[in-house]
Amino acid sequence: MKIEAVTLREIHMPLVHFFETSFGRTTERRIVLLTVQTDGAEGWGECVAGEDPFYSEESADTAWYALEKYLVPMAMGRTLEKAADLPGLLTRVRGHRMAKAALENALWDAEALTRNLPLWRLLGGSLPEIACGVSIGIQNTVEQLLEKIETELAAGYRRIKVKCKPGWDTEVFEKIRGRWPRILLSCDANSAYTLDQIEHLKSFDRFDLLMIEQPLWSDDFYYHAQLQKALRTRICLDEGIRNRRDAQAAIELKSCGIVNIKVGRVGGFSEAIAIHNAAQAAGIPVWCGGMLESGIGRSHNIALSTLPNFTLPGDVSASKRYWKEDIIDPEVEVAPSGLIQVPQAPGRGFAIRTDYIEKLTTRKLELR
Ligand code: OSB
Ligand code: MG
Repeated sequence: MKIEAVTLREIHMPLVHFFETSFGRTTERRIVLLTVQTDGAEGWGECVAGEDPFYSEESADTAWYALEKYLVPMAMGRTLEKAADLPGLLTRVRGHRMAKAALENALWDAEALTRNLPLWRLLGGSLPEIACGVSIGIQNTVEQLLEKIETELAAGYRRIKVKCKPGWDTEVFEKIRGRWPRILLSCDANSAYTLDQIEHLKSFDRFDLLMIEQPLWSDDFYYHAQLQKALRTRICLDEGIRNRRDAQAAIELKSCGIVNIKVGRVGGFSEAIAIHNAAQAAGIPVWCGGMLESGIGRSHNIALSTLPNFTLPGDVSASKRYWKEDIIDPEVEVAPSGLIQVPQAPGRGFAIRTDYIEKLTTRKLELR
């Protein structure tokens, strides 16, 4: 595979409904898309960096900068046997994992097309369908949240995750459990608590949650291990796991009992697979997280979720939950059973709506 050209695009897409976490509210996504032209095929990647450096250090702007100035030039003109060889070319750049992932994943996309294989097969996946959950943001009122949960359960989703923070937690869980005592329910704090709140966090145990996602600092394993010792509920780490070594450290330190894998957060498919394998070897289940992706990132999340240790429902849900119109065809749909059927076509299995993307584009840069 020769890397002949790369196009960066920024698109703007309004969300159907605002999404609020402990670090803020998003109403419109600014998404960096990347196209890689190889001698065999054109591959697409999506950078999951947010509009602001709040979930992680990266943002759409830092990703554009890292790709334009460093990552794309390091890869340009190179001939690789496989996409998995790309990360080795980029190690000199520290961090910028979401930017790196956009480039690496686009190459996997191209490799799958070139080899006429579904992307999920190239990744080593085997599950024919994947189980879906939803992540529901903080709402203006608890009643609005309950209505949303009702809608998502009726649509078949198999796990409800609610965002939480101090002031939007136990009272909310109480109301949810009062109405749905048995559903698979989890919460995600996006680092909204400190260990001083350990007594309060221990009170989450009574809600029989599947997990508490990233309750403490985004860069911490030590305090999470202390908290995990005091909890019956399993902790799941999201922000804290940047690579396979992090996953192994967190698992050995008993900082968590579940790992959320986001292919962008960890720098691309190669590292995501390595984390999956390390967790599997340690008997720790994983699930695929989401970053309010457009259809391109979504299709890549579906492919990744077919690896066998993705045994818990992921945050991979239908396009229409986020977008009036998605940039892929067909859009991602979830069956009433709460499952997504994995596409059998070569590559990502969803066509790119290039005309529509062109309309949404606010800046574009072709590199050769
Ligand atoms: O912590 O999982 C998170 C969205 C943006 C940033 C961080 C997170 C999320 C979500 C949304 O929970 C998941 C989705 O794409 O539906
Ligand atoms: Mg999370």
